[in-house]
Amino acid sequence: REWKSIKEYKDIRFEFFEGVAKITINREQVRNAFRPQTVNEMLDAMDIAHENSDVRVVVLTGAGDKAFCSGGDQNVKGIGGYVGDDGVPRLNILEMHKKIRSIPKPVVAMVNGYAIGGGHVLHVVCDLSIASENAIFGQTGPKVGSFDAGFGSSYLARIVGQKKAREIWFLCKQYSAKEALEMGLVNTVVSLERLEDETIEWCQRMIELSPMALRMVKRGLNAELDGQRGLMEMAGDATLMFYLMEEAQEGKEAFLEKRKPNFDRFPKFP
Ligand code: 2NE
Repeated sequence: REWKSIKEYKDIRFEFFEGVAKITINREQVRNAFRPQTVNEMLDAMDIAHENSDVRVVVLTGAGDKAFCSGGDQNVKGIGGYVGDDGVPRLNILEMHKKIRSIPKPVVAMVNGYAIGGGHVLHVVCDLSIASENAIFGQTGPKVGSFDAGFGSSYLARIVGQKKAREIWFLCKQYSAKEALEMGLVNTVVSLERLEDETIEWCQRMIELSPMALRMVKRGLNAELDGQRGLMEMAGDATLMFYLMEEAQEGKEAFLEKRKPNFDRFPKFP
């Protein structure tokens, strides 16, 4: 499979193959932990993936065979957040969570090893998770002086249930890929050698389906948890669909032609 680089970055790789944009956190020396720059690069890549209509699915993964992502880089954790080159402490990974939720295309976590701490939350937030047999899952926040009470808690609980979510956070245990599958935390588990092939097959299947239908289903599934913001995203797409109808064109044309709009000729549905 020949991945083509979309844009060069320092902390991530961003590549394209047959409708799939792949973001790979490329910091193997720290088990693919993210620092502010890593997150800024991921956000930039997500913006490109969002705007580019050739991109139908986004895959998020980590470099190597040991880790998907080990969360925030503890080497740069200062007082008030993770400190970047500008000296400002940030928690900009939350912007990435919002971006994964709002991009109107499926985002698939290809979990190739440890998904720990903020790295675990990243896969949780993705639409689908495909894991290799060596993948290990868990939260560490309460052990290392952190927590994610946002999607990392509420959406996790929607996936595995309240009791299990509390266990995951309150005990900070690690779970095998098999256990993750049993609790519905991942969609499937395959060997590490098959991981990318399996992920691409799932992507290709989605690419054959209606993009607008998948987009609206993602909006609907999000809206349940995302409140007014989720409804706003869904309403925005309803507006997009209305703009595609002649009925909406008539309104605009009547205004520009300085006449009364005539909506009578459009079908009325029960
Ligand atoms: C990931 C894990 C379980 C891997 O264990 P193992 O035994 O395979 O590797 P090892 O030796 O622990 O790590 C290899 C190298 O990577 C560094 C280590 O310090 C080590 O460096 P050297 O000794 O070779 O120099 N490394 C690993 N994870 C790192 C990290 N997150 N930051 C900086 N360096 C890291 C094991 O490494 C582990 O438990 N890692 C820490 C996981 C963790 O606690 N992450 C932070 C959670 S908090 C968070 O991410 C967060 C949040 O809770 C809320 C919002 C945003 C972020």
